[in-house]
Amino acid sequence: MDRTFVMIKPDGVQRGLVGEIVSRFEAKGLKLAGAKIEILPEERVIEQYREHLEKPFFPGLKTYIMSGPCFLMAWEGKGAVAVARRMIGATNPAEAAPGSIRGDFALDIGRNVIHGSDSPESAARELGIHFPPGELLEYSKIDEPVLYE
Ligand code: DAT
Ligand code: MG
Repeated sequence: MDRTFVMIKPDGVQRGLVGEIVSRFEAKGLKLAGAKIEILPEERVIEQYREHLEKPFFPGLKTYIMSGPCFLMAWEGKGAVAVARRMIGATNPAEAAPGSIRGDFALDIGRNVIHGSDSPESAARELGIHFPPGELLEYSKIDEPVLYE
């Protein structure tokens, strides 16, 4: 099964959106393999966003991500990476489709509530940054026989 890294950013945590967002992933049928609330240290923010280090928005992004607790999750399921990205919506919430998380809960690209890995390779890399070996669980869930053909 595929796994992806999803993180509710400090604006989402402060706005009380953790439960709503977790509910959406659960209702979709994805399985939670790990979750924790954390204020991220600078090294992990830099690792997480290393492709953006030279971008003009990076300093503001780093300050924002470190401004309060994030809620980190590993979600598992068929096509989990692409499925989660579609549920999250476009980077700019003003353009994100209604029904997506960013489309429903955000307005500003610099406060877009949630992160999701953009490929299976990114997912493996990002899960490795935030969840040490042994922190992600493997277990069977009772709905699996009715969720999958
Ligand atoms: P995504 O989070 O959809 O994968 P990304 O990887 O291009 O988007 O950028 C990472 C985050 O950086 C994004 O969620 C919000 C911030 N960001 C991207 N482009 C930005 C911009 N032009 N101005 C401000 N913040 C930006
Ligand atoms: Mg990205």
